[in-house]
Amino acid sequence: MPAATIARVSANDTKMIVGSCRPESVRPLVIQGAVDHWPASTKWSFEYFRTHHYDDFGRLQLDFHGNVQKLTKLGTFIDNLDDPLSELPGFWLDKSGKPLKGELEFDPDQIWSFHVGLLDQHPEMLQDIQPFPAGIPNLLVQMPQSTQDLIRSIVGSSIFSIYISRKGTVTPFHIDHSSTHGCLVQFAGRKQVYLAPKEPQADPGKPDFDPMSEEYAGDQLQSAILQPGEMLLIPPDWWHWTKALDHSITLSHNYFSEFNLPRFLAHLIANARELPDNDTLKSKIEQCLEELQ
Ligand SMILES: O=C(O)CCC(=O)C(=O)O
Ligand SMILES: [Fe+2]
Repeated sequence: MPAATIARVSANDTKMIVGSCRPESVRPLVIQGAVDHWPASTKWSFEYFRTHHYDDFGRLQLDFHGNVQKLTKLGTFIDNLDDPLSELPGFWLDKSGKPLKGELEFDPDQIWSFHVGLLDQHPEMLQDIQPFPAGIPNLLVQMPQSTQDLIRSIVGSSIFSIYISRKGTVTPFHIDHSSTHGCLVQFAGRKQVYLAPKEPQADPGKPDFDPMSEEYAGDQLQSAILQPGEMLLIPPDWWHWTKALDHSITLSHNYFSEFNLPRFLAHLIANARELPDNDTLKSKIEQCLEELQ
């Protein structure tokens, strides 16, 4: 019995979408036609980012954990997508952002994505991805911007990120932070995904990986190839693995709903307890309280 194929549904099929988020019938889904109304659907492309954000600095991570990175410009990265990495102009950095010392050895199969805080540096770009599709139970995007910003500073992760990746880039199996729902929207290129409710022992990137294995009977492993315009919903705490089959642009979004709220709040409160007593955070809390009145 092979890995199952993730079901595809239309964005109008609210019943199916909400059902896939309920704990008793939880499963991943690929949604079609969800983001046709976003300006980003027609705007965001390699050529658009190259033309409008050429000089934005970002870091190319050579592994998922960012132990080795290259600081370069978005335009330079896009210009060099088809060239060997060793020829990419930029500066090698370690995880803390300090220059890497010594001879660098890297495995070209290990390349991870290019990170540029596009939505942090250019908050106006959030207009390109609004409104979030109706019918997807996403409570986070219904909150005022100040509350979204506060949650972001507490969980320490962006709510929206853009991943610009070379063909072949692999994101190894992981679960997303704070038991959030994950959502990937594909803008350019195809992306292969594998999802599993429990941590899989196999690595789909290895030549001996066998998706037909008995181990994956039932729904233990599910896969899809995302096409531009499609949105993948990843249930909270599901393991996921991705591979860019072409040069790829993906938006990643993490949120909470009525279905994972207790688990999400537990993470949020635990994170908040760890934060230093800080005045910026306090003033953000005051601002949120004012706006929520
Ligand atoms: O787009 C990808 O390759 C994976 C992104 C992802 O899993 C994440 O943002 O958590
Ligand atoms: Fe993820």
